[in-house]
Amino acid sequence: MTRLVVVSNRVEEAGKNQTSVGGLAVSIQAALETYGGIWFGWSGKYAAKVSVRPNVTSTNGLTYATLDLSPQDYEEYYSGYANRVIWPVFHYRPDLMTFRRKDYDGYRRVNAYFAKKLAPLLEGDDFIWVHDYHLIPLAHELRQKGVNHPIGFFLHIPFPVPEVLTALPGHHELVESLCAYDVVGFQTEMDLYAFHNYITREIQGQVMSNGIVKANGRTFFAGVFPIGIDVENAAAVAEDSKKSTTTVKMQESLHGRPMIIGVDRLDYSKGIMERFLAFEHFLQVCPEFQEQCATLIQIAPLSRSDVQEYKEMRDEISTAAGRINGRFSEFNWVPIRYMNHRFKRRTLMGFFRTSHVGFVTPLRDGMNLVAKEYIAAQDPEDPGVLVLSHFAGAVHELDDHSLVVNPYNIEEVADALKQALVMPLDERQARWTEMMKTLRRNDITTWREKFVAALREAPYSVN
Ligand code: GDG
Repeated sequence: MTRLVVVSNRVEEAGKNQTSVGGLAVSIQAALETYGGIWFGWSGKYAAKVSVRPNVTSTNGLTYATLDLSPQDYEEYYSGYANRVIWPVFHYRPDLMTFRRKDYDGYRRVNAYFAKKLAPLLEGDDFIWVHDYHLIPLAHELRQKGVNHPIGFFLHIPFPVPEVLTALPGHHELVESLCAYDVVGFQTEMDLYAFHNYITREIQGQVMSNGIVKANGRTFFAGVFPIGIDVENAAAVAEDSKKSTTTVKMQESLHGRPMIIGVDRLDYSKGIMERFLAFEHFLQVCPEFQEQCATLIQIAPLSRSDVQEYKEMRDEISTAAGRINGRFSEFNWVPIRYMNHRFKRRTLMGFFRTSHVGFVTPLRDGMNLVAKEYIAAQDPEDPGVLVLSHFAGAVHELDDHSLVVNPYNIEEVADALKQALVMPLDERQARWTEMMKTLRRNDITTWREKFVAALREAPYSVN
């Protein structure tokens, strides 16, 4: 029987650490349940002495094979090259890149190590689906070891235009290694367009009208597979959570006043600082909402806190929250409730349902699942409004019915907040209904099935 082998930087075992299990982990587990197979990747642990063989466990018929990393691997491959080079450049921030040759060597070394440990686990007709920017060269490394299985790659983050990507030292080698896949998937048409441009302009490849790409001596398919969510599950969890103690306490604490919610990993790509400045401007120019005490709930769990840029950003954002609260707070109202810890998924869904506005304003984002979760969590009788950045991948699906803003334009964002808070019920319902249709048409199952179907078509040829 054909098995699916999923490879990602981190493996999230079912039933463990439920606060961190997001939509992607649930989707991968569902795919593995459908096709049977293995989820292979880093255990999340690093130790001076790493085991030579992957740690293999089976739960509910699913097999997890995980590897530990050495502290040097963690520093060079993960913190170094993946998070301080690829992440900033792919999010259009080459100014934040810290490139060191030894980090790139570590990145290649860990990809080769993953390939070496994965190859012996493969069976005859397995097909392999690799996720995200940590593992771009993995197919190349597997091919070097004689692996001829269909291998697909999905990039969860944006693919930058060549003018930006070429700021990354060694970009040719990195993109050429992508050509070792049979299917390369992106979140949006913009990402695919940027990839096509790079292929033709930088490595003299060819792009056919049917999505087939010929480059670096290989023929493969590159396409758009916008990631979705489990819409019905998110809606059901949100509906159920509205009676939970935490959601009820949140509602009581607002005394019937409007709530605006932002939920993001604490990352510079998410635009949290610009969002706070826009909210400050909104309070300044719309004093009626000071009296109504509109409250911004910002949940921002810490991420990559060992990277210097993230430490600095954390200090700046905390300072801004303190300053804005000092400026506008009353004895019985604080405008920004800023929290750096994670909440249970159920609690988050309850908060989404309670909020009048979903405030999703990244400066650059592959998709942004929070935008989709916010919509799915709304009460059909009284839905909230989504204020969505022009630079989130989700805007390509939701632009007609959300309030689209340029996150750098704080006056425009403040206007959108006001428009959202005064929007009549019939308009809110009409917008929400259309966005739900889009979410349902392209949910997490559709995403997975379309990708797997493309992978099953491999190998691709020009004719
Ligand atoms: C990458 C790309 C792309 C957040 N805080 C808590 C919590 N979350 C959950 C959200 C959502 C997920 O984490 C975050 O997903 P996003 O899509 O918003 O962003 P990234 O983490 O940057 O994800 C992104 C995505 O991959 C998928 O392809 O959309 O562009 O950057 O599900 O709800 N979950 C819980 N507690 C929290 O405090 N339980």
